[in-house]
Amino acid sequence: MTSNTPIILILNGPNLNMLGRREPEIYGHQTLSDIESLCHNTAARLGLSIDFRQSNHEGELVTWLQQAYGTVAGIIINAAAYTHTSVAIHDALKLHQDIPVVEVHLSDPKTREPFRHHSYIEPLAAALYAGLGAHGYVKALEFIDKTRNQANRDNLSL
Ligand code: CA2
Repeated sequence: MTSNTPIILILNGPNLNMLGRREPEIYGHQTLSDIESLCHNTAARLGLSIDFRQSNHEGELVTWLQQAYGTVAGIIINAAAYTHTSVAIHDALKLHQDIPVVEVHLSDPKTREPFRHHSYIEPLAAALYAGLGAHGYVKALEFIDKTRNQANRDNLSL
């Protein structure tokens, strides 16, 4: 990796630090640390680097989104329960309209309880991967890579 390797911020919301310990029938057996390793390996294959974080606090997620302004090439976000409640995270994501933002969920919230059907992230996301387990993070990194390559080609042909 060189010092100008594009950084992808991967944010994980509340309770995702408990993955692998409960409800494996919904979220799978992998821990968040397993998912981080999977993301590292995928990013290395694509020539990207990742900044992988988890917080149980809405304000901390908002602060991290603010701090990432102008410094990252893409954002992958599994805001967990804040997906369905957080106008603050929606507003912070608006800072990043010039880079690809991808929403990821391990399960498919739209097939679960009605309170999980609405997402405050979705209107700002260029892509959404849900119900694919940890593989959704791989798809999200591949989507960002494809989008960046396409943008580079478009710039070259101008
Ligand atoms: O499917 C997803 O990735 C979710 O974002 C997970 C959230 C849920 O609120 C969203 O509706 C969908 C919940 C994450 C909680 O994960 C736990 C895992 C094991 C034990 C306890 C919680």
